[in-house]
Amino acid sequence: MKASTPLTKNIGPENIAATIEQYQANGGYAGLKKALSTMQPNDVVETVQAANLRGRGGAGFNTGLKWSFVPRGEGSPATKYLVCNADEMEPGTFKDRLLMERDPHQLIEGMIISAYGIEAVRAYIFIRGEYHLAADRLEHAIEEAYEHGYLGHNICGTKFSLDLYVHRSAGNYICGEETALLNALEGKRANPRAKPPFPQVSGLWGKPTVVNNVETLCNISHIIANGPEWYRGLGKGADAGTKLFGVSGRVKNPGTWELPMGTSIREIIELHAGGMQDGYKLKAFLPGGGSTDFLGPEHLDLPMDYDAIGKAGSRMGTGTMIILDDKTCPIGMVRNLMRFFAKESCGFCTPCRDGLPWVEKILTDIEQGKGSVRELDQLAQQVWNMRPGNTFCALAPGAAEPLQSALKMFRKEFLDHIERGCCPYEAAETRFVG
Ligand code: L3W
Repeated sequence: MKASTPLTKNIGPENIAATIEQYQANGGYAGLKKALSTMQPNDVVETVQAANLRGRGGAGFNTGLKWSFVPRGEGSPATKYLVCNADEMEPGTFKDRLLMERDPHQLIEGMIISAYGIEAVRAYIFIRGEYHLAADRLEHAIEEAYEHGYLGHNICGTKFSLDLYVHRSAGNYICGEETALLNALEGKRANPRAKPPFPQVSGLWGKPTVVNNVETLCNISHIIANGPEWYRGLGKGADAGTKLFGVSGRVKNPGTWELPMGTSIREIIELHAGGMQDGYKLKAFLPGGGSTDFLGPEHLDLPMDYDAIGKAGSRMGTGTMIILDDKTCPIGMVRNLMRFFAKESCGFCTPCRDGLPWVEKILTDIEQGKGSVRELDQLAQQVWNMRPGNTFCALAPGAAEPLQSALKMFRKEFLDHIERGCCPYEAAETRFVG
């Protein structure tokens, strides 16, 4: 076992955890057996809290703390749920897919331990509709887990019982927002709910529910098997564990790699992603998916951890970077992102429903050389309208992040389009046509 890369230790050129026998031969289900035979549910919660695991879906909320909000003991609801958020649709993000397709039992084991910890009776994997291969492999692995007594009644001969289901999403980015996801799972329209109450108290069908990201849950068996000190020691700095970082854009080797939390941005881009393709320079990058603020080359030596990226004015988000090169139109790139967010809005809140299509239209006009300086103020006004608190969920505030940073970082490029009356990148080989 490569202890420094627990999440991907079974993921190599070959599918070495394709069957439950292979997974077990490589140490699989040892964490579950340890939890069930030596720990009370609350010990699991406290161990995960001590490990300082933070949610890998984008927000970085402390996982053990989230679990601790679930009511337990006398008077608490007997029915509780665990939901895995596998609706991976954040632009530029392709880390959970790897984990589900290549090592489905790791997620299943993590979910069984997590459900034991929060005393859930049923668990769901809410998976992106397009992730057919991942859903098929998970369904097959779940069957194997039932056959081996890891799911169903009296798991491993204990009093703990759990059923686990895969639910394929009908498809929409907003279904990845945890309360919209719960509505979708209940068969309702995927509108986000107001928070509080948080799902840990009132979630699926009004019962206490924990919603965690795929990568978050994949960490659990390793934390239980090896202990919280071991887990914290995997990180290079303030944040614990490892992270699946990714890079897309005009680099030589786009992909995703498991690295210590706190690995420098430069190492990820220049070493693992192989640096920029010949003839292209790095102009800026989104550090953690499409709903984060742009950072520039001056930030390359920052560590990828939540606080460092936050202090620099962005967010680590999903940890999967999107690179903007010097030959791609930045206005076109942002317009492309806004087009995505506008299309994926549930339409419930005005700044999101009406603001995002308006932003997309203004950006299209500017990109085509038909914009005006006055419209830059309108874009800034839309950013203000979409600030957190003005909408039920994080979609519009997230969409505002690349826009607001682009307005500051690329003001010269915006003005260039307006003054020339055309896109200066038009002749370049890369333009976002969307
Ligand atoms: C109890 C409190 N619980 C927060 C819980 C909350 C949730 C988690 C995070 O959006 C971000 C968003 C996207 N009492 C609590 C509490 N919680 N305060 O903690 O909550 P929150 O509100 O900070 O974030 P969120 O609305 O869940 C998630 C960003 O992630 N993102 C998107 C990623 C998309 C994917 C995907 O497609 N799979 O990962 C990327 O950056 O913009 O900011 O569980 O209940 N006081």
